[in-house]
Amino acid sequence: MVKITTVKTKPYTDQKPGTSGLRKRVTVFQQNQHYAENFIQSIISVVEPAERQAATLVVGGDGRFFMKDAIQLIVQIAAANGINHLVIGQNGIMSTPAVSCVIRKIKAVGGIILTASHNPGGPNGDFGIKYNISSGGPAPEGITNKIFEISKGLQEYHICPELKVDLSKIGKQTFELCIFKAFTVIFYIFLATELPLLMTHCLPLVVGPYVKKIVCEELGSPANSAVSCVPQEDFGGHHPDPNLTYAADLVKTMKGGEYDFGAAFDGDGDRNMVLGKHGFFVNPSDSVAVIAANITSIPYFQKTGVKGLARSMPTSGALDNVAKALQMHLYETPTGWKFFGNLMDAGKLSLCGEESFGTGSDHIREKDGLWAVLAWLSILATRKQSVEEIMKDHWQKYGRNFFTRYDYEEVDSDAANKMIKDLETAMFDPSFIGKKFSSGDKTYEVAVADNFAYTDPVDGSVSKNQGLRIIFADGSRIIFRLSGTGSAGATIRLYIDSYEKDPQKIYQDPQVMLAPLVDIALKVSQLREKTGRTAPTVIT
Ligand code: VG1
Ligand code: CO
Repeated sequence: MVKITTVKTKPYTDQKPGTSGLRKRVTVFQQNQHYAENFIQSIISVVEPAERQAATLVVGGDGRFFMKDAIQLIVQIAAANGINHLVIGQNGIMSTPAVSCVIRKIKAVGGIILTASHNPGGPNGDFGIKYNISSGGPAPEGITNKIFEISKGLQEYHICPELKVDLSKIGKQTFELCIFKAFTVIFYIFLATELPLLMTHCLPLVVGPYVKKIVCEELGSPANSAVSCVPQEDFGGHHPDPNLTYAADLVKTMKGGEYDFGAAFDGDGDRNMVLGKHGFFVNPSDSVAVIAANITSIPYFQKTGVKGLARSMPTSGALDNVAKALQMHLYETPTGWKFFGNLMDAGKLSLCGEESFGTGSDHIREKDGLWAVLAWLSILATRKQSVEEIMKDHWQKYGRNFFTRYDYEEVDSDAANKMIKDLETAMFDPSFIGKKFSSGDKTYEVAVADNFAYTDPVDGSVSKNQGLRIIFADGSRIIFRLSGTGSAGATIRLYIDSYEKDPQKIYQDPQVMLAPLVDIALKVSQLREKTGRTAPTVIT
């Protein structure tokens, strides 16, 4: 008989989930007493007590440092709170899209994902805990706010301190508890996705096993085309963010010209970067637009049809051009995958993407890195053209949205907040509209200046302060927002989007094309002066 105890604790005030769960340094979870326990209890407290004895929770993570400790705590706290059943990946490993898929398949009440996604791992890196609801999607703000409220008042938590599970053993483990039904934990190897010559680069990430199974074993790509596919606690020291900076070695390999298609994923397998031969880069905003324009090449959509399209606000308008041509509805949501869930559940949305290397569809409720890559492979197979040819054709047909994102990481928080606040004040001055800004031989006139707010068309909930937008008369946009996934200081993101339909200009270098707008953005915001930062950490 396993003992249940109640432990007195002190609430924390900083357990507010961000864009995608609670992310902090590993040391914050390790060194602060009951820090992880408090947050896990706060999550489980949102499951109605009356539901718990019939409830199943799915648990999985990206294998990063501290994940196994966190899973043992989840097992102990879930059992003590009367949750009846847990389904966990073998050794705790499950990608974010796989957790979403399994929640839906087995009709679980929700799931807990242990990941800080694209943030570095290891003892000095980040850890994260995210709650997903029964639809399989990230908990919407109504629920994350509730978790935060509970965490701020938490005085005690329930735990079975002696309960230990063997994470490596496939199959069922059952425990007798004095006041509840027997508690069961089932471990699986999860390779299931909903899906049916290339180079894939997984970093030592959770997506590795999926790539080996699907891309190598089933699609027949040679084993040596899948690199770094064994999950490691510190991602082998890599930064698990699939972009041109952090996946530089994949870019280098692709530049060699030996491979036709390259892909990289992030820590938890929900992001993807697509490269063509010689390292031809597909911007994620373009990627979702290309998939939309070639939607009939994708078997899943042949079956389900296509309901609507969506992108996050900072994502370029490339998808809008396709939506218009296909006469499909396009939704513009705030940053973060949780805003797509309601639209999908309501049957209004089939395909969506974010500029931050996230692409996905309504087959699950998370972005899905491998799905996006398979979608691209389906398009390549149908069109029998290279990635570069497909992209260039696309720009010829629809025009091109030049896009870039500047990330300033670990900026002093006060300085970053002040910069945003001052900019907002300047933008809200009535004289700002109609103002002209020039750089080089370009002049742009402000048409709209606001702080993006979103009203969910399904449940009417309102999300404010989602990013400062300066929209010019020609449709070009400058966007500033603060990241909600960082763990130290503040990360400022600057996004630039500008449409060009002149066929003479569409093949130019985005950094050259967008230089005047970048210059204007830095001047208007006084970012350099106010943060002391002369250059961004990452440019995409
Ligand atoms: C970032 C991205 C956002 C993405 C989120 C989670 O958020 O901008 O588009 O949904 O990360 O991705 P922020 O608040 O830092 O800009 V993942 O793969 O880290 O869960
Ligand atoms: Co991720």
